[in-house]
Amino acid sequence: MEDARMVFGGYDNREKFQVSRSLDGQYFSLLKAHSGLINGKGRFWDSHKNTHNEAPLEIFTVKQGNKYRFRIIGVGALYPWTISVDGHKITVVASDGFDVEPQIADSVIINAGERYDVIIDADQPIGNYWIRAKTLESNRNTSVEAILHYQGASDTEPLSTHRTCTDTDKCLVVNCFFTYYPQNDFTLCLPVDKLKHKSDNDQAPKVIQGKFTEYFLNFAFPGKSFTPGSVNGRRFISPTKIALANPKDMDYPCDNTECDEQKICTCTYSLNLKHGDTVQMVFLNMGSGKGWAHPIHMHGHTFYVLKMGYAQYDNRTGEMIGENKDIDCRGGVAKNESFCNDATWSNSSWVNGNIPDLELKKPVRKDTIIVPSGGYVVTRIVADNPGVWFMHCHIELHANDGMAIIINESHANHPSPPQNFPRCHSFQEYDSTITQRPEDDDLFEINDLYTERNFWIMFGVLCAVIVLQFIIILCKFCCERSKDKPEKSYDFNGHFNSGFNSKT
Ligand SMILES: [Cu+2]
Repeated sequence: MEDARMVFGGYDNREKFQVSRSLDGQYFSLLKAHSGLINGKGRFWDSHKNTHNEAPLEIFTVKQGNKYRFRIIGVGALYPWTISVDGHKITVVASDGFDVEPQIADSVIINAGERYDVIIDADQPIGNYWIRAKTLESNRNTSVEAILHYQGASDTEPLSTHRTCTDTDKCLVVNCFFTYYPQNDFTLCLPVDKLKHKSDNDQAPKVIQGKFTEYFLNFAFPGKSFTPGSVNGRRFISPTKIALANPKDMDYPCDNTECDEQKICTCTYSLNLKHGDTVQMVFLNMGSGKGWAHPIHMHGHTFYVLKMGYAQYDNRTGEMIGENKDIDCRGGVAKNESFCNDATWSNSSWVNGNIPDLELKKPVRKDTIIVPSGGYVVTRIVADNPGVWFMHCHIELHANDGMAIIINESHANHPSPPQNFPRCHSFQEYDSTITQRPEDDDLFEINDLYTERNFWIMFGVLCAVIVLQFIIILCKFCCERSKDKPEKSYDFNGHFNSGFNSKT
């Protein structure tokens, strides 16, 4: 298979867009975010003139003295947004559908795929206030607005301003994917793993000897000349048949020699989980392929967030200066050259869930979490939901580039399809340059078609068709003969009788 490389980017007034950078000195995209939408409404800003197209904005009308629950959904495909309301604090009360102990803050960061519920107390003077969503780009100012409108206020646009954070009265942001804002921003970060589950009865799954497995999954862009999105260096390619109906007939396995510690391969990467196991997944973003924070989204489960490990930063500028040291990327090369395809804990005593500072009593539960560049997230699930589940970066460009994996869970516990249930198989020609051919054992479903019973059934049907055709031809021949006799005959004298009518 040949790969086509895409030169992407954009120009504005003949000026090429620069790669947007995040506050921690890492990257976002070559693609410029011109605007954003809140409930489908937003404005196009001309960055040169600092003017907009005057499009209408979403207005949320509130009554002074009441409290309102806003359910914020990150439906974007790339940029995270910082959400705030001028003149108001927000109280974070839920994430990805799970209640958390209320956390008062000035703003919350929402990544693609995440959901946060916040309470806004309409306790300010009657008026109009900007609701702001702003990307975390350090070299651009991209924002979108909506309006918090108090009943009784004028129908004019707000004149409110964003709160000024000071050294003595710092602002607080929930769900940062780095540790520090630049020093002069006077802003503190509260990472999502420091939120607490509201319930006391939903503790982290336990480590049970013999029923505990741990995986290290590096979501990154490792490689040298070829650096696709990948998980552990495996660039995901979709199976050409339905994974759930053909669990043992999957093409593009990852067991070929192209997948290795310092190699990049293309395959349908999957984890095979055993039913009932406690599965600890350590999401990484390390090695030569780091540089972008990834919001990782899991289908079929919600995971317990036990710990987040961040990179090392300059606490004055907030920029990253090194990876987290808890992870050993291995690969037999210098750490910054390692693809980190086969990572483990730097401290070998941390295996079997024996990691310090895990939140086990009230861990927040989520299905999407940001994995910081140079950092990691420790998550756990119980493999109690048989199925074939997709897990991927929620930045579409990254997922489409191959940053995805299948969780292949407990085939023995799948309900069997009805007998003779039609199953689609792949019509795609096998491509030996991509992968090895599946083992014969894995092809049993295809071979099922060629049983002796099926052979005799098909042979019988074929014989019946031949006999039927012979009978039809014979009948037709006989009919033709019986019709021709009166119409075409000769008398003994050799005179031709043209037909029955000739006698009349
Ligand atoms: Cu990503």
